[in-house]
Amino acid sequence: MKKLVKLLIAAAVVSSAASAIAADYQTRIIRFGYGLAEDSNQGHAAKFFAEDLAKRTGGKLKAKGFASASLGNDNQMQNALIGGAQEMTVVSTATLVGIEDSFGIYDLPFVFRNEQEADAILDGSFGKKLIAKLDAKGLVGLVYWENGFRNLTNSKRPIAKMEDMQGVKLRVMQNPVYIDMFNSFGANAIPLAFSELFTALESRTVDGQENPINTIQSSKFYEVQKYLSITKHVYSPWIVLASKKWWDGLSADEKKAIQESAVASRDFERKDSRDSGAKALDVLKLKGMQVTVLTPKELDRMQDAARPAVAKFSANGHAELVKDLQAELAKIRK
Ligand code: TK8
Repeated sequence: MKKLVKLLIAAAVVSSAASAIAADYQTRIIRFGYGLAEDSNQGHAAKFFAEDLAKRTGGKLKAKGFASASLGNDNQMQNALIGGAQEMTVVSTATLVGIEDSFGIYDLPFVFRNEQEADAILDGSFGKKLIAKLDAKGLVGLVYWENGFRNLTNSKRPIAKMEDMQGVKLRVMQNPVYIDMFNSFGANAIPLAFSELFTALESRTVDGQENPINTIQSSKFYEVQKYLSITKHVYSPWIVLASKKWWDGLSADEKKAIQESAVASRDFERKDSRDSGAKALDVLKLKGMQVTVLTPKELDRMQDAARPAVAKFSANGHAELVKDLQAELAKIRK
């Protein structure tokens, strides 16, 4: 009996090894561009993706990371993918709105209460339906990574309430929901590519910006920003994209391997982001940032002030989508 089991196991090992060899992989270089530094949660996860994919494909599919927007900023990379000039990227869903405006749904303020709600919506049918819309635009959406809850920094003054934002020149992502939202808070919202942000802060072209604390740390914004306000106004996803032009030329085995590595990279990235996020605030304080935590009451006031921005998004053909999201959230919260 024991012998038979051993034989069966041996046969199974041989056949799975044979199917790995038989898998249809070609040697390919995948240019994977991203906006943050190599030593950031984006960089760590891009490296993980490349290693995981190499393992799965016996080194045939080689993803090569390009950090710090060296292949272009988020908008430029999206367009390069559509044109077929670049294979893969990870970008903020917020900059996708120029291509598919439904993605603005993720930019509405105070939607998710915690990361678990975000995971459930993004990985569930709601998030998948949005991803499916990209196909017709020349993009293949693979998975969502966590960028995270966004917080405010600036070089002018501590911001403890909305009124403190008056006259603050605040860089926002190139996205109408953000522009409307921050103008409604009283700030002077200035859309700008992330790749130009550090210099703009340093030269005081803008006074402030908003991003998750991981990014504030990995992008060294503490060198040019004194004040940090914990607002968590939006939970911001990143999305891993492939060029559809390129994707359509891949074998089924190659697509499968990339999809599996993308899912593995998502799980790695979310854990890495959450682990480092738990430490980042202390690091930022050590670097000299002055931290203000907004009270729930002030956050409620901000949410109220942003209602017209939400209503405008709804009225621009997205009423159904907003309702869908609310219904999905209600299900999760039950
Ligand atoms: C990096 C950006 C960044 C985003 C932003 O390329 O633009 O503020 O939060 O992470 O995608």
